[in-house]
Amino acid sequence: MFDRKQTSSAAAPAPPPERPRQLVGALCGLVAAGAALGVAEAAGALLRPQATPLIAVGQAVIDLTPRPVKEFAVATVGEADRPLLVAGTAVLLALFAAAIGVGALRRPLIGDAGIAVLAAIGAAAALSRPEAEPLYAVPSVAGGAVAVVLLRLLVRTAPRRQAGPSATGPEEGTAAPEATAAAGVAGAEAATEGPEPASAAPAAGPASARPRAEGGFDRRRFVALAGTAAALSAAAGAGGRWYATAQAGVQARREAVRLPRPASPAPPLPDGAELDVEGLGSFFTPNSDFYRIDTALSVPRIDATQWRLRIHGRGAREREYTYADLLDRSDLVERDVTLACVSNQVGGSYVGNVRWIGVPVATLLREAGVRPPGEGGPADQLVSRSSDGMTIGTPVDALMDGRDAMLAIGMNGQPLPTDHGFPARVVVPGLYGYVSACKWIVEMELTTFDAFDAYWIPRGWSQQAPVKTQSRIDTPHAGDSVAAGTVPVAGVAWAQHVGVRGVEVRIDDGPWQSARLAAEDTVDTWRQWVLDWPAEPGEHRISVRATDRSGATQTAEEAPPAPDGATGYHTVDVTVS
Ligand SMILES: Nc1nc2c(c(=O)[nH]1)N[C@H]1C(S)=C(S)[C@@H](COP(=O)(O)O)O[C@H]1N2
Ligand SMILES: [Mo]
Repeated sequence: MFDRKQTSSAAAPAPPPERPRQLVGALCGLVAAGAALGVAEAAGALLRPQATPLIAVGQAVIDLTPRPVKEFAVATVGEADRPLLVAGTAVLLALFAAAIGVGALRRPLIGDAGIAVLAAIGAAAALSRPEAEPLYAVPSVAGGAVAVVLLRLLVRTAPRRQAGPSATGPEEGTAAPEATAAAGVAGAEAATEGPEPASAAPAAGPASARPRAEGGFDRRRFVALAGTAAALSAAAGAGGRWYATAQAGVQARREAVRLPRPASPAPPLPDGAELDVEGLGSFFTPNSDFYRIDTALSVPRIDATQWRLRIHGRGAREREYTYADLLDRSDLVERDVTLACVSNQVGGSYVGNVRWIGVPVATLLREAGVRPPGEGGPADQLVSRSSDGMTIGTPVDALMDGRDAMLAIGMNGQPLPTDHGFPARVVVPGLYGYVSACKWIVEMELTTFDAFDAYWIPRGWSQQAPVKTQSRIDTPHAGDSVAAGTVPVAGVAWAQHVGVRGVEVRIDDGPWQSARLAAEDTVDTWRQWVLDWPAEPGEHRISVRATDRSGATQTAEEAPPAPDGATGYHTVDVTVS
C-alpha cells in the first residue's frame, strides 16, 4: 500500500529502459538455474552422485562425441578435457538459463517450460546411463521443481515493462496490481522458505517503506530473494558434494584395506633395471603420476564391503566373489606389468609401469568351468563390465594362455586407488587398456566377438588390439637447448609380452646406433635405455626405434592411434650450443 502511494505520487516515472529489465530477467534465470543445480547436487549426493544433471549431461556428451573430436580433445587439452567439458556444459546452461529468465518476465509459463526442458534433458541424460535406475531422474526433477517455484517468485519482483498502476498487462497473466503481487511474494516466500523467515522479514519491512525504483522494481526484495536463494543453493551444492565425498570415503573403506602378502611375490628387480639418468622417469610409475584414461566424469566410489564380481555366460557356471574372497585367496600373485593406452601418441605419456597384486584371471575362469576356445570352450570373448557401465572385450585366449592376466587389487603396494579402479580391475600384459584393463569391474561375461561389441568397438576402435612395440625419448625434451659435449639421450621402450631386444638411436641422417639397454625386468615391462651422444653445436634431430625379441623392428610408418594404436618413430629436435 505504501508502495502504491509513493509510486503514484512521484511525477510520472519513465518506463524502465529495456536493457536493465532484461538483465534482471537474466539474473532471475541464472539464480533459478543455480538453485536447480544446488538442489540436484544435494539430491544426487543422497541418492546417486553420477545422476546429477551436470555430470550426467557431460557423460552423455562424452559417450556421443564422435571419435575424431574426442581424439582432438585428448590431443589438444589432454586430461583437462574433463573440467573443460563440465565448464562448457555450465556455460551453455547459464546462457539458456538467462534466456529462460528473460522469457519468464514476458510470461511465467515460458519460464516454467524452459526449466522443464532443462530438467528433462538432465533426467534423460541420467536415465540413459547404462547403470541407471528410475531413481536417476530424481535430482533433475527435484532441481527443476524448485527452480520453477523460485523463478516465479523472482520475476514478480522484477521491474514492470511500463510504469504506473495500469502497467501490468502482458507480463503478469493475472494482471495483479503490484501491491498484491508483492504481498503474494511475501506470502509465497514465507511458505516456501519455511526455515528462513528472517531474510524475508527485513525485506518486507523497512524496504517496502521506501519508494520503489522506476517501473515498480522492488530492488530490495529482489536482491534479498535472489541473494538468499543463491546462498542456499551454493550451500546445498557444497553440502551435497561434501556429503557425497565423505560418504564415499566412509563406504569405500579403502584406507582400511590391508593387502595380504601375495603367495607368489614378484622376483626382485634385477640390478641395473633402473638407469640413473637425469630426466629419465622412474622404472615404476608412482600411482600419483600414473596416467588416467576413462569415460567417468564422476569416478565410481565403490563400497568394497558391498562389492561383488559376477562371472557368468557361455560355457561358465555362475560364480560370485566378494572383495574379502579376493583378499583371502592363497593364490595372489605380484607381477610387474606395463600398461599402455591405445590413444597414446608416439612419444606420449599414456603408458606406465606398475607392480600389481591380483588373482590370475585364468584361475577364476577355471573355477567357473570355463575352457578356452582351443579346448573347445564356446566363448572367445570375455566382456568385463564396470560399475559405471563400461564394457571391455578381451580374447579368452589371452586371458588363459599362461600370461599374467590378473584381476588386480593392488597397485605398487597400495590397494587400487579409486581413480584406477578400486576395488578391482583387470590387467593383461600385451593388450591395450581399452581391450583389457576394466576398472571398477563388477561383472565378467563369457560371450563371443560375433555376439557382442564392447563400448569402444562401434566408436571406431579394433576388437583386437595387442600393444605395438614402441620407444620413447624422455631426455632431452623436444625444443631443449643443451651444451655441446656428452649428452645422455635416454628413454623407455616396450614390446609387451615379447620383450625388447634392442633400441637404436639416430642423430639427424646418421647411422642407427645401438643404445645401452637397462637390465630386463620381465618381457611384460618397459625397458630403459641410454645412449651417450657427443653433441656438436647446431640443430639436431634425434630419433629412436626398438626391436622386439622376435626380431621385428618398429615400423617407421606413421599411423594415428585409431583404430589400434599409433606407429612411427619418436623424434625430438634440440639445439646444441
Ligand atoms: N570402467 C572403465 N575402465 C576402463 C576405462 C574406462 O573408461 N572405464 N578405460 C580403459 C582404458 S582406455 C585404459 S587405457 C585403462 C587406463 O587405466 P588407468 O586409468 O588406470 O591408467 O583403463 C581402461 N579401463
Ligand atoms: Mo586406453
